[in-house]
Amino acid sequence: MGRLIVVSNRVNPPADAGVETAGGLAMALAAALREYSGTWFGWSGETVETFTGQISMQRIGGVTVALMDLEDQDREEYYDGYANRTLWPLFHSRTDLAAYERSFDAGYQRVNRRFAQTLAPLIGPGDLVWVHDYHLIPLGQELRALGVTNRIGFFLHIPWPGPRTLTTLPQHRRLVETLLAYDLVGFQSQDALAAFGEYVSRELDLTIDGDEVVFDGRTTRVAAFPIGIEGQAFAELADSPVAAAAFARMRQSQAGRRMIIGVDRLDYSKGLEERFLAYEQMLADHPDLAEQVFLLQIATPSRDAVEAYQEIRARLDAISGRINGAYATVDWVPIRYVNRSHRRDELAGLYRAAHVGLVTPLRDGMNLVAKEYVAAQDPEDPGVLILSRYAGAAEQMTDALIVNPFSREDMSETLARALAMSREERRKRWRRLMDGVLADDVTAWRDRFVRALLDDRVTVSTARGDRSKAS
Ligand code: GDG
Repeated sequence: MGRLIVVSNRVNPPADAGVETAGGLAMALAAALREYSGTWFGWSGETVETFTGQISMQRIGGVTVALMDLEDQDREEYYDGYANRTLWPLFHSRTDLAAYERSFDAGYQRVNRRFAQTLAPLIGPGDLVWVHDYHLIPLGQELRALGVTNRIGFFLHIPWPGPRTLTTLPQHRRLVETLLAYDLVGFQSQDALAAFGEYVSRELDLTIDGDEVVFDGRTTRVAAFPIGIEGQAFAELADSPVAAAAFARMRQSQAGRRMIIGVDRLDYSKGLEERFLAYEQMLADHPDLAEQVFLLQIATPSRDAVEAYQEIRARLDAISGRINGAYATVDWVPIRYVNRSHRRDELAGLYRAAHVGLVTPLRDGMNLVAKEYVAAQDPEDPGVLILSRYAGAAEQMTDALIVNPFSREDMSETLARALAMSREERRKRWRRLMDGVLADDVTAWRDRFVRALLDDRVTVSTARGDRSKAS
């Protein structure tokens, strides 16, 4: 019998499901750990002068967490550097923003080794280790180098780039080879899995046979595991008193106008600039809609230390200001652009008050906002989801209106279509979307991944005391 040890860069289990403001990854992992007894290991977010490898154990929101501090230089080179300025833009196909610096690469290797050295003593016989995301790709290999023979899985939350894009990274081959030290590698979508397959075939001359790839005498299983949300719980959150109050407040301030909502981390991959411009195009193409609709865009600032983020923020301020200046009337503002973050239950009420959910990233591993928007709708009078074809979620959510976020015309026409959609069609589409959100929820995701990682050989204990056995 083993435990589940989850490893990610930051560890932030939400203490309260309603109030927390954490991102999609944190929500999914906390849900996984509450079910399986285990530990969540990662960086505390703090830095110290000299790395000690000391672990601070805490219990937060029903989850045992083990935290270690890093050095300032680690933060600069590994986190702000290789993770946020090299891999994030590269994996979102933004080679124009990707910085390839030797010091970043060195910092990335060093911190992954630090993670491995600190974590290895915590791993007991039969424990399963589940590593998350692009910050920690080499961790599996570092653990193997320290003699860890446990089953280790890796899940990538972001897209996998096409082979030509990936080969712009000087260390592309080494990076991918380290991935093949895992027993299981999971991607968000078939699209990401196919891109990975193309890379290993072209660059490493390897073939994925069924779902297995053999490298250096080791077999790695690779598959798509589309992440979900806590669908039922989120639907209930939309019925909570705080959500109802947010809904009522919004409806009152709408004064009969229909609302389009966008909720994103303020990130260049989310297509916010293109979204504002497409919305402007719609106002130009459909003068009858002026004063009848407005866009509420919630964009919570993130990664402020990185220049590209300061730039996108300044551009969005300018574009929203320009559009509002050009179209606003004394009692109507076309874009309400909000940088403040909101409680989760408040957000659920806002989603419900919106006639259209506009989720148009240029590139996104999955996108949980699309699923949350659907889960929060009133079954009797649901809104319409507009979803980018470049979000991983588009593979599952085919009953959304699928758009090309690079085309202003397509987005403008689709917005007009969504605003005019009959209640009958909205209900039909929503029902099918909601069935998918409920069936492919975060529990299903976690169970599929853990079962694949167990490979039917081990059992892990769960918080309920029963055993999860692979089937
Ligand atoms: C990565 C991948 C993948 C946003 N503003 C507020 C707030 N949020 C929450 C949303 C949602 C989460 O943040 C964002 O999740 P996404 O999936 O949209 O995007 P990333 O943060 O980029 O996540 C992504 C995900 O990992 C999981 O694998 O889907 O593709 O990029 O849950 O609700 N939450 C609150 N207040 C806000 O103001 N409470």
